[in-house]
Amino acid sequence: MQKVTCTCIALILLFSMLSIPAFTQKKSETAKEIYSEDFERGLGSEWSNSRTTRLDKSTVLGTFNESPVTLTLPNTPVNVSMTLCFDVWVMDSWDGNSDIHGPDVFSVALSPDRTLLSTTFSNTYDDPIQSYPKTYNEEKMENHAFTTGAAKTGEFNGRFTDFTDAKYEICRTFLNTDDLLNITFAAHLTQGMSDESFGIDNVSISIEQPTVKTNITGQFQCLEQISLSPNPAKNDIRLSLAGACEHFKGSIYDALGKLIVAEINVINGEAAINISQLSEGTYFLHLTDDAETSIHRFVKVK
Ligand SMILES: [Ca+2]
Ligand SMILES: [Ca+2]
Ligand SMILES: [Ca+2]
Repeated sequence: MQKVTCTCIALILLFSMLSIPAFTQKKSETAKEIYSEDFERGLGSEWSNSRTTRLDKSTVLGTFNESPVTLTLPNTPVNVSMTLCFDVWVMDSWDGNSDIHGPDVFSVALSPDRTLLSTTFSNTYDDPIQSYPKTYNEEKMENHAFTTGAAKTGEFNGRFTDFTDAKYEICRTFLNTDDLLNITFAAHLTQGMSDESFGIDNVSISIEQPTVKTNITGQFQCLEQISLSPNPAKNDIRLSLAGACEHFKGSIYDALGKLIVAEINVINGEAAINISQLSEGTYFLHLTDDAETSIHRFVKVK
């Protein structure tokens, strides 16, 4: 590692530490969660990579070096304001904006041309400048002190006891325009897996509550108390909504967004769904009416 002793860098660090608060977009008070995953009980096929690691008493997805990981959710509501929140664990000697050992860039993208986050992280005293909480921009570099904005720092895997690791809690709000939602988490790192990697945890996706019409207020509450059981299921799975919620349409999609069952009748808030013909795997039950869509994951077993 090259020592950086320039006075101007030290001044930037001091300024950054004094003036830049942690930056996190928050979920709005009215947001409704449609997906969450903490990886503590395994993970579904909506994730492109199932590698997990224990860090700081939590199971996280990863860690990864140059391998991107993608979350795919079918038939998500379009033209709604959607908020993605996640933790990213920045492990070992990330070197931030260093032009010698970096730049070490972390990105989140909906598709190749819809970037939600592109930034750099640093964990090292030797290369102590990162872009986060701002965007990494080669033309107009933002310089902040290493671990600025981190929710937690420590030595979580004991690999480098002379560098810190860091966890960031990040949210991004965007207009969802695609009913097959693809979110890719990726890093572009200059060194190998044993030197720098990332993990993902506590992923949630929320949508803004649509305006509820007066005459369906009661139904809106139905979706708050849905149960699907048993789950995992072999032959039959029972859907139960609170109250007499009769006007919802149910349909089942597989993990790639293919429609598997087109119409499920919900009668008096109940539906018995025969899944005996489905292949083993993860499926998504979508419940919709004019006002809202709610997505529920279940697993079919043999
Ligand atoms: Ca976890
Ligand atoms: Ca490094
Ligand atoms: Ca590096």
